[in-house]
Amino acid sequence: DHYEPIAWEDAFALIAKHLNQLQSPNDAIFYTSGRTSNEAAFLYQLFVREYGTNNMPDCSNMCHESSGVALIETVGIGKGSVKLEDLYLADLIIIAGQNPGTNHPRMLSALEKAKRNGAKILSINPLHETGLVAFSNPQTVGGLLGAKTDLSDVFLQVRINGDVPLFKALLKLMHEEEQKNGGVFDWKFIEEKTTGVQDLLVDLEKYTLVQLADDCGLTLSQLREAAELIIRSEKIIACWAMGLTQHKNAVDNIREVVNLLLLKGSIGKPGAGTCPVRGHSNVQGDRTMGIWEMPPKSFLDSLEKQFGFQPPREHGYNTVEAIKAMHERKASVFFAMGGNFLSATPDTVYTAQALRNCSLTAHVSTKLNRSHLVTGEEALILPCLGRTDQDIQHGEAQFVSVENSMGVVHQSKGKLKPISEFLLSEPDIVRRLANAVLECKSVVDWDSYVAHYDNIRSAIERTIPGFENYNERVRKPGGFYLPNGARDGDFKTNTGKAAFSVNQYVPLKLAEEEYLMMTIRSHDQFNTTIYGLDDRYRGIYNERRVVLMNEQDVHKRGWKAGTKVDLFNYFGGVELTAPQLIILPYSIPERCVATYFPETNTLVPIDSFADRSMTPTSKTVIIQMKITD
Ligand SMILES: Nc1nc2c(c(=O)[nH]1)N[C@H]1C(S)=C(S)[C@@H](COP(=O)(O)OP(=O)(O)OC[C@H]3O[C@@H](n4cnc5c(=O)[nH]c(N)nc54)[C@H](O)[C@@H]3O)O[C@H]1N2
Ligand SMILES: Nc1nc2c(c(=O)[nH]1)N[C@H]1C(S)=C(S)[C@@H](COP(=O)(O)OP(=O)(O)OC[C@H]3O[C@@H](n4cnc5c(=O)[nH]c(N)nc54)[C@H](O)[C@@H]3O)O[C@H]1N2
Ligand SMILES: [Mo]
Repeated sequence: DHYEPIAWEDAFALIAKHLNQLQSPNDAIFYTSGRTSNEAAFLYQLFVREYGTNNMPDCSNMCHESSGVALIETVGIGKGSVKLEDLYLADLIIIAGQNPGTNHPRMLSALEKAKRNGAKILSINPLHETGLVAFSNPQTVGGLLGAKTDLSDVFLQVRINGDVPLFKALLKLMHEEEQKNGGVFDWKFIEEKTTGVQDLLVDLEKYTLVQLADDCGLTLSQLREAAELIIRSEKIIACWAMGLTQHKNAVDNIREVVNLLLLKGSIGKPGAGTCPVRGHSNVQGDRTMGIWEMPPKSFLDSLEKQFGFQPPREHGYNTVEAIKAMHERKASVFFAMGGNFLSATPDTVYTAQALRNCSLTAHVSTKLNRSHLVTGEEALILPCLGRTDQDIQHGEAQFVSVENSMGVVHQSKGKLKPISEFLLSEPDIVRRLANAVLECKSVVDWDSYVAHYDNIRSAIERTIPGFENYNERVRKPGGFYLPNGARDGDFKTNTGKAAFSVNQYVPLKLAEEEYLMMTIRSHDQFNTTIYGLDDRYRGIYNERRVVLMNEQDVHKRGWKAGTKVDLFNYFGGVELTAPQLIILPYSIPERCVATYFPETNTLVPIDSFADRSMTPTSKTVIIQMKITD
């Protein structure tokens, strides 16, 4: 019921006591958010694996996991294939399920430059997001004068989760044109570099354009206009974010995007390729460093060879599995390297109970948050330096490094004086944790690594391919690129070729008063950190408990702007609720509604997740609404 100050040594001794009395290391869970540097992440996974578990769920599980699963099997690498320069060379940039104006504002200048170079933009979104449809860049003269540019040449206001039928319709229209006049598909690329095209083309015969258009909520002429852009382009880049990854069929969404690129030969050459746009500053680097509940065998073999201990081989828990394990008391220690687990995960009430069932919950944090308030029997907050803080070890200022969405590894060095002398860096926290938990049993010389972070980078260089001369190259301005087979047209799949895929979809049937809800971010938040109550690009001020709802749907219910409603659903017989939200008529397809994350995470069922990637379906939540009593 309260926290009190504790000495660092006592905190680590307490964690060691809890971890060392577990029956199995697999009874502990080690979560990671995506801010942790390469250096801290590498040490952290090394400690967790020497301790003996792969239970390393991370925020990727809720974010781009579906992209990773789809891309690894189709093009052989779970990351995007484009560089920033590619955007400037593209004929067409597709932006699906992403709101760059708010979430990736720096990308807008790149898109603007791409447009000046002649690129067309096709946007696919249930909302007319500003930035996609009316963009004013304050850095240009037009922007200063208030003129707005339409970045999108074609905008498809797709129904929530209508992307598979939408892409199927586009593929079908491309195929029709190919059969009629030819010149649409890149047959040389398809024959040399891919497998499975015939299966895809045969499968497309099963669908009619009329049915597909109906299932994605668009007209045939809108789809034709979009297909026309694709047919005429040779270099296409597809960008996407959470609008594609957080659905039951999210992996299929992304595989359809890949199908489109492969038919056009638009991957593995300049100006073309895949661009999953990431969230946290180092979420991609953390994966490269081995923060993964399903590490590849080659990675574990390399750890074993370099460090001489036997890392656990069985897969660990992902985020959903970790919550369930704690709920069922199969796991009882929860340790988090950053993040806000309680608020970011689905089914807040269920997850809260899961955390309360633990004997210990411990959070390495830069800011206080909700997760610190819902605790195990004992709880610790371990305050750490942020990325902007100076990090001094043995009298020398250290820097860390991170990997961005385009696979560039670069330096990050804090300059600010830390607000307290008691804050520790994340690598130092891992060092002390490892020393306390593993004591002299450890075969790793933890102290030497943290004495100078060059030593951590040397260990990374020896363990993970692509980091040759890490210390030298990371010091160069701009950093360096990691190897990326898909970028070079070298697809590291089982067959050595890129794979077309056949994807199914089951149109969602909504009952009489059911709606499809997506949970989205406002302008004034970074994930679970809310800075203010405004969402200025969407014109929503001073309120976050709103339901964006189609105007006709509002009318049909006899409601109006400002009607106060309770949201609820029954998934698997359990009632989930979010009380007292305000109706806001908005331009959104019929039967679709939007609410803000994390307030409505209470409505995302714990058992509703994407096939194969197990990402919670935060963008397909079936709900009902009733007027608040
Ligand atoms: N300012 C700010 N920046 C951020 C973040 C933040 O919270 N604030 N978060 C960071 C993180 S971790 C991430 S992952 C990214 C997230 O970046 P985004 O993915 O852009 O964030 P969301 O708000 O989840 O928006 C999803 C978009 O997809 C659309 N969408 C929803 N459902 C569907 C669908 O079924 N089909 C299609 N085609 N579109 C759909 C929504 O209308 C919305 O425009 O942003 C990162 N950057
Ligand atoms: N319904 C719904 N749920 C979602 C989503 C959605 O769209 N809808 N999006 C999902 C996505 S894409 C993501 S990425 C997750 C985000 O899940 P998380 O990464 O768990 O959540 P954040 O809100 O980013 O975490 C913020 C906290 O991280 C800590 N922190 C910040 N910087 C640092 C640092 O440098 N070091 C350390 N140690 N701590 C730090 C601070 O204490 C801060 O309070 O949420 C997911 N949840
Ligand atoms: Mo994310």
